[in-house]
Amino acid sequence: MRRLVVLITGAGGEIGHGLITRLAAEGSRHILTLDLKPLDPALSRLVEREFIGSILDRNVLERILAEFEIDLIFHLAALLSTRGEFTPVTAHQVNVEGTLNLLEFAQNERQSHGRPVTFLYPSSIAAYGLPDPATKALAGRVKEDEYNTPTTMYGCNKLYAEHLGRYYARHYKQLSSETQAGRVDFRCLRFPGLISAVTVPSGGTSDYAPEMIHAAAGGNAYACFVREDTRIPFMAMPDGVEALLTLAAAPAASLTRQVYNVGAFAPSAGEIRSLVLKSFPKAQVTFQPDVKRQRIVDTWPADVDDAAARRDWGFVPRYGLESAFSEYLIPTIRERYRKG
Ligand code: AKB
Repeated sequence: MRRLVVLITGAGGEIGHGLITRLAAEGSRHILTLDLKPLDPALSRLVEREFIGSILDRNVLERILAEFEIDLIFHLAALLSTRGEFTPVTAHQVNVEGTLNLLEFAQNERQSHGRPVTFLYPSSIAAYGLPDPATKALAGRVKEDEYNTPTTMYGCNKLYAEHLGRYYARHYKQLSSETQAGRVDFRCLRFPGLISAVTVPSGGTSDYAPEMIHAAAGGNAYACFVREDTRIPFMAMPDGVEALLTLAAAPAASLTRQVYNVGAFAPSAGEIRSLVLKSFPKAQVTFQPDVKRQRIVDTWPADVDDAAARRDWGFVPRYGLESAFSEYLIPTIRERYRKG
């Protein structure tokens, strides 16, 4: 008998960290992870089996298929927006070819155990591309199907992978004699910038918010790489993890779309700085915009319309801006830096 597990790719990243911790605390599922690097020992202890390897390596996926029965996948592995602009071909390989491999893997798992495979995919506000700041200001909270003209390789990859997921869920091999669509139950969240109190991001363009908070808590000066008036949506990491799990558990009949916006608060970089200074009055936070990274953030929406997620599967973030700081970020970060 093969072991029944949930698979998490890119498990060592920020979302993986929160997701593994949360799933292990629930204790209802055995966890299998796949990442290029070994997990932190604290996370490693929480998983049934850890594969070190690439999502581009089909042999690794074959080995997993041979040993494990999987009906739930969180495909988190990705190369983010800033890093992707330095290595666009690698970004395409990881974000598109890697996702295609995982979708095909999910299809094969379904074939082998006969039950649908739920495939959770975090997309991003990077899938949007607003043409200029004036349009961004006018657009306000954007809906899923508006402004789908991303300007980064990462954004293009995310948008295309959303379509790949829709293809596997609804149209896979539509000309074959036997219907093969519907075997992969693809469900996608378009995440805003995520802010974790326990990990520091790298390679993204929304990183300025978590970097600012972590720098202040660690007693380091921080030069923010976007303008003070820059505004994009954010969410506290526990709400991001909760959203993934809630969407995974939602009855298929209640879902009216494959891709859902989710958001929680949409502060300007200046407003984030003010909140940081409230808790760390001596923090040194300056603004030194990097014109090129600024240009990327300027194409992302000031906020997202997540009415569909709220209606279809009951998405409600626990944390607003103030409570994210006072109840989650500041106490958890203080504890983290106190321990050193
Ligand atoms: C990035 O900045 O690339 C990511 C994202 C917004 O998806 N954090």
